[in-house]
Amino acid sequence: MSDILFHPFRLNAQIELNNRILMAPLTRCMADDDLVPTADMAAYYARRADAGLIISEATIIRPDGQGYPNTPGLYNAAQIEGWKQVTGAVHRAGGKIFAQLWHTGRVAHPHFFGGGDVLAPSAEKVEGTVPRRRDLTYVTPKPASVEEIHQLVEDYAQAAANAIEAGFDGVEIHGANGYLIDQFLHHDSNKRTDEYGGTPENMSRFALQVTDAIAARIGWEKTALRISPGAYFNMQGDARDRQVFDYLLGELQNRELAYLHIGIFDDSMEFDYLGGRASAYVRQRYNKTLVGVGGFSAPEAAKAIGDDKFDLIAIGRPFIANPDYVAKVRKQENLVEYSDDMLATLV
Ligand code: FNR
Ligand code: 8K6
Repeated sequence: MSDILFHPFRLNAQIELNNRILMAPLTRCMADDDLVPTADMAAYYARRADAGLIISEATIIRPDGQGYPNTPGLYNAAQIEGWKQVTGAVHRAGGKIFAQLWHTGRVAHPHFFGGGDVLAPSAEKVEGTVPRRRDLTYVTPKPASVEEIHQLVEDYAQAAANAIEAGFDGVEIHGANGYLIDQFLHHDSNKRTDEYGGTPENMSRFALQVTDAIAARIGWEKTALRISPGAYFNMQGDARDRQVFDYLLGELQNRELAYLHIGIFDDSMEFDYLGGRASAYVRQRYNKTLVGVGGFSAPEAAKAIGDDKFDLIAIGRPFIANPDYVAKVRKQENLVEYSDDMLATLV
């Protein structure tokens, strides 16, 4: 019934996946205090190497991108060395792994990087406190200057080059879930009046500059992107966001990403301004490789792929609960159900 999930899938001339099941990016907050990946993280990822592709937990491109404790980085030599243990272990186990590149923008907290500005498109604060550190309240960000934006683009490209040096097979740019890139793409967080705000073209500029800079550095075959046209996390939706994503998807259609990935926790969520599900909205505007995600069982994912709703499925929480998720699905064995208390340990 889930046979289609086990068909190999060619992303491009350089990368073929053994099956269509991706491990979704999952923040675990388990790097050491220098944000270096550990041996336990290498073993955790290697246990899941029979996924067609692992996408790493979101990994910060520079210190001021940090919004949660002990999230790994990819901006210094020790972090690159730490990731080599992870990529080596995954490759020895026969798997492939992309790094998810992250800057949290207004969701960053100065506590994590020794004080200083929190950069974002505009001085629009996110309400509430930091998960895992409820004593830390979000601050009002500083609108990034054009010069600072250019530096951010360069820092994303450098982090992508670092990922390749660390042995990753490619990178997924985290343009989703209300973090920095997504903050440029939504009216809730982008009130700029310069070339990075105000119109769909201007609001898409940062996302496209980051994407193009990374592809120029490491190649389109190794460059993927995750986006959230539906605002649902750290963000309020606005009907005008639709035009921004219409424009962005038109531009992405003319590029050669390894894949495009929806950022959502539950694919069945519907958004008035998108006319329904985010995945259906994207599929209508983008006909290259698309990754769906969000609340899927394996049979549901196989059906959605068979119905051409997307090409590949990313699985998140069930992969936390079942390191042997792929083998269990293949053998049609029962899965352990996910619960939030599993986040406390790296099994
Ligand atoms: C996530 N998700 C997520 N997304 C992302 O782009 N980068 C990340 O680092 C994380 N981290 C993360 C941690 C935890 C604990 C959860 C539960 C989720 C979202 C994740 O990739 C996925 O979209 C959702 O979990 C929905 O898929 P499932 O879990 O229903 O298969
Ligand atoms: C993406 C980074 C997350 C870092 C902290 C880990 C938080 C784990 C939260 C898991 C809970 C999932 C449900 C959240 C649904 C929000 C959608 C409205």
